[in-house]
Amino acid sequence: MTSACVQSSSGKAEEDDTLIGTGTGANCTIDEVVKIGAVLSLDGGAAFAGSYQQQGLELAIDELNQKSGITYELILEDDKTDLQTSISATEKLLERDEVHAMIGPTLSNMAFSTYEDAQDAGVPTVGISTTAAGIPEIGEYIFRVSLPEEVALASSIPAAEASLEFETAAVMHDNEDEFTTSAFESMHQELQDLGTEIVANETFPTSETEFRAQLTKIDESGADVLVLSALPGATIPLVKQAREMGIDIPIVGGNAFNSPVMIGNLEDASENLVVGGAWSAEADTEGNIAFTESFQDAYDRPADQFAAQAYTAAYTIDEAIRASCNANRDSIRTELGRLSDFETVLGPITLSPDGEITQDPYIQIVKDGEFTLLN
Ligand code: PYR
Repeated sequence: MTSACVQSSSGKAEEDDTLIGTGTGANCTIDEVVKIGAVLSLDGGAAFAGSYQQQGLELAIDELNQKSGITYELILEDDKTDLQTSISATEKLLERDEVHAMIGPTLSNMAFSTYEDAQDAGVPTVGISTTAAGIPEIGEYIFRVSLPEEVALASSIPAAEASLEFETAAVMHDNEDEFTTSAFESMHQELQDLGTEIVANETFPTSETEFRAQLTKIDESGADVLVLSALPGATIPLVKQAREMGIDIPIVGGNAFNSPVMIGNLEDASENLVVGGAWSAEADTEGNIAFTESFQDAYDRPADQFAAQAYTAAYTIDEAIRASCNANRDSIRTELGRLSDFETVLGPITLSPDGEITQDPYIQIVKDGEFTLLN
């Protein structure tokens, strides 16, 4: 087999004829194996998400390899939810494996560093759960099929307000993590725009497990609703402690709440969680029904949003390659930026040439232990 990528002195790959196929779309055939690198958090704090992402991605790659014409090799690295490990894992995929496209990482915290390397190397990269503000702006090779948290919240907070008619809110956030801080700023802005009075404002560090001091203040504030920006590691003890203390007001969160794992862990405490997210198991499109069934069959557990977004990223890269039947990095980048109303398990998505996704969010509330669509 010939070398898939030829590095120029600038570090960027030069065009390789073996990556240009014949035919287009469903009839595209490329001789060379197309290498997709993925850095996911499979151990550590974000493994709850990374394990779903791995499964969603592997399911998609298996399905794509059963279609004729293009063979994909998935090269997966575990960043163990650690920034330095994420940086070296990304370097391995870029320099050792010379991948044609990248997917991941799990956390925005890592992406703010690793996307700089992917951008410098000229490797098209698709984020799957990197929801913080400023991600696509890192460069022209950086895309995401990950609904920005500010867009999810811009829908979920007004939808929650319309449905629950709250007038006062308590806000609480993890002020160490980039994603939860960026989300908190969006939440605060949305509440102000709605004219909601913020009667308590509490913070905590990422690794915190004891929230009773802050929750006591929130209880005393008499807020109608708690708006929370936290990673799942903190959300689970926080919500459990709130419910144990008798705080039974609705708790509104963003993307990170959108997981059956969350409901499973919280059990009865999950009642009245309101979630704005990129995917819903309830969306009854043909593709989503097939995906949820295949996922359940393959892994013996229900799919979640993380799995759905990883699955979508692989299909998105495949669509971009098939568009001009060319797996060279610049061609993938150009075609990713042209995807418009592409049907996915997230619903129709559009990627702009500058890397941002447009899609409709799903707003859900937990009732009787199940996510129910509010919109
Ligand atoms: C983020 O880090 O952006 C997530 O949504 C988990």
